[in-house]
Amino acid sequence: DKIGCLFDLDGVLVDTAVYHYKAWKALANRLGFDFTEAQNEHLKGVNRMRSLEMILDWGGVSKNEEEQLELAAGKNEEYVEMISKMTAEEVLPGTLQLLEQLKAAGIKIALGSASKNSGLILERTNLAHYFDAIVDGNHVTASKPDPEVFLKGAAAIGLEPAHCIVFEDAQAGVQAAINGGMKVVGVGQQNNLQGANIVVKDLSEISVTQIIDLVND
Ligand code: B16
Ligand code: MG
Repeated sequence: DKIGCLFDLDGVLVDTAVYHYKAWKALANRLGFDFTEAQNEHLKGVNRMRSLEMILDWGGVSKNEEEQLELAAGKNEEYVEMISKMTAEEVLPGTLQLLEQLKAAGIKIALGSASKNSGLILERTNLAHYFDAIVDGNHVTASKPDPEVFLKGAAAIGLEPAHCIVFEDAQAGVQAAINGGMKVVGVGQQNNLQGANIVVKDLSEISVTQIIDLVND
């Protein structure tokens, strides 16, 4: 049977988390507070407006809806300025090799990202051409751990969720994949990836054979 791979973007294919962190931190600092890298871990995979809510909560700051939209737009402007300068060198280890091998094996590839900026990032890093489908924050309403983004990704490549495997670096994303009935490869540290079928440090640690075995298991 045909199988498909659904890739998260930030933290799996490229490391944009550092840019998100910088831009959110600057916003918090402007509002008179700060937050830690450990807290930042909880923002991974979480959409923009929900991230802002969490940050304001940490700072004990309350803002109305209009102000929140303005703050989020300001953060995004700063973030977009940073990612506009990204290059192909920022693609994480093992990514190109795995994408090439998947293509050669006839395995479908889709993006399942919470980001509304995925198009720009994939273009800047020369990854766009590998994807049979792109589902991102522009196409979904529910934030991970809701499985919407991955269910739409599976549908976009014409496969059942059970025939798809998700690659995720965030706990919310691992949970989204499980909620959608998919297998999950966790990328990063075991303790941030509870429930993943396997955990790798980066994509250089996984082969196409392992992926096929995992889906058929
Ligand atoms: P944007 P992913 C997520 O990307 C990031 O991990 C998360 O930190 C960010 O808030 C979210 O995208 C939305 O990004 O503001 O660009 O729409 O990990 O789902 O690829
Ligand atoms: Mg991620």
